[in-house]
Amino acid sequence: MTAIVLIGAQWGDEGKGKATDLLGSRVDYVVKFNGGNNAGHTVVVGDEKYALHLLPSGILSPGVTPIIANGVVIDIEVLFEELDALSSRGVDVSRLRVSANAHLITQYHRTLDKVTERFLGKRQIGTTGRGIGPAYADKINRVGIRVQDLFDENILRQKVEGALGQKNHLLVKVYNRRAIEVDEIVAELLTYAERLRPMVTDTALLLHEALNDGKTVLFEGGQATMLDVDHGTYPFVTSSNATSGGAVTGSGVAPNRIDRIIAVVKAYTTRVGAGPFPTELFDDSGEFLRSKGFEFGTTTGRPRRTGWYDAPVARYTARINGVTDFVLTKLDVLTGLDKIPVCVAYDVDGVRVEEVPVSQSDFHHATPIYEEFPGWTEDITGVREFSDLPKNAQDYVLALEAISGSRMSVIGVGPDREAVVVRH
Ligand code: 2SA
Ligand code: GDP
Ligand code: MG
Repeated sequence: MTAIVLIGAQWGDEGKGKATDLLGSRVDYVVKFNGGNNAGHTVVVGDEKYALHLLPSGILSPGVTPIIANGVVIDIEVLFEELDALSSRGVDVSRLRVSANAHLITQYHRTLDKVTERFLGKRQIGTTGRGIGPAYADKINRVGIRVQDLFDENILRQKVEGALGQKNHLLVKVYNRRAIEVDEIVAELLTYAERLRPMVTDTALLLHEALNDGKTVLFEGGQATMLDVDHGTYPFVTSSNATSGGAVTGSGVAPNRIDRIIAVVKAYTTRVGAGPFPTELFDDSGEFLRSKGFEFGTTTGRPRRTGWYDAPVARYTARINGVTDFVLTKLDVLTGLDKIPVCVAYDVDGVRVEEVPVSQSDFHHATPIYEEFPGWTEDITGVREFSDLPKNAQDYVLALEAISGSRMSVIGVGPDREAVVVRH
């Protein structure tokens, strides 16, 4: 029995999709436990590039059973579009299983996400506009629609009525929008029911039995630690638990069954959307990282904010998630830099602070204290052994490892599936 959790260490887009795909050949189940189609994972297989949003990246590995667990919010139209797009490219999607307890994203969640952001003006969060926050708000508010509700029209209608009551008031009176009709939503949702039905099951039970049978299960986190609704830079976060604890509540697999917790961390830092980011760069170096690392949103195409590696953030991630190993990605992007600064602590109003401050205002004011490491110029994308990396690249990795709180066991040296160095 092996249960592995894989999560993002920073603000997302660390390369989790590729890391999952790498492990894919050795796992039997890949579970998405949080978020929805706000996620964007790019996986490059040979000449083919796949952008996945709602489906777990493990769907690309033959023989793997992908699971959408209870902690996910599902936009069914997007789910079917993604399944059809993969099928048309020859990917077998027939094994997908969906939790009966997962919540649905409907038209009114998408509308509310967009109008709320517009209403916030300068204070906006920079959401992906996919309806994620409003769908989770309904879940917590106990007016959400779950997958299982699709199979009982009466219950579905009652629940949609319950959900729309207050929302229509808000849409019409506050946001000056038209009211949304119950019939319209119910009719739309019912059109999906029969196609979805064969995929729907008690995924918590299925995973419990799989682990009892000695199968390997990989839990693939969406977004990342610093975007976690409890442990991230609230309110500039997503609305789910993207940390390792989310794998437990979001799947119904108990915490004592988890064996390994892998955090994917970029050799520098990026963020999409608003919120604090101490090492953010506004100069040519920032542009260098964005263009060389191709840092544009997989879901929205938005340019990502870029900055240097932040060791206090990595240590925070190691602590909050119980990280057993880091996968360090995109080391190749740093090739060609003369010096590589790494944030080792912060200056907060004249005081040296070693860890991520609990106060949001302090984190907003935190100025990075950098240590500089010498760069390298050799192309490392073909390197497969740690000892074949340029000495300065080896030293950079070892320095990050020493200050980040856990071992760096895999290093990404290029976008391709096989562009990795595995440390023994
Ligand atoms: P939301 O839509 O409610 O989850 O947005 C809330 C915040 O969470 C951020 N967020 C993300 N950050 C990085 N990557 C994400 N996925 C896509 C990708 C993003 C894209 O892989 O590139 O394409 O723009 C993701 N999803 C949510 C978001 O920026 C808000 O700050
Ligand atoms: P995710 O959301 O964490 O799955 O990451 P994304 O797919 O949104 O963004 C990561 C991007 O980096 C993708 O385009 C990957 O193909 C790419 N990538 C992953 N690992 C590496 C690496 O080691 N080097 C380079 N150059 N690109 C990588
Ligand atoms: Mg992404």
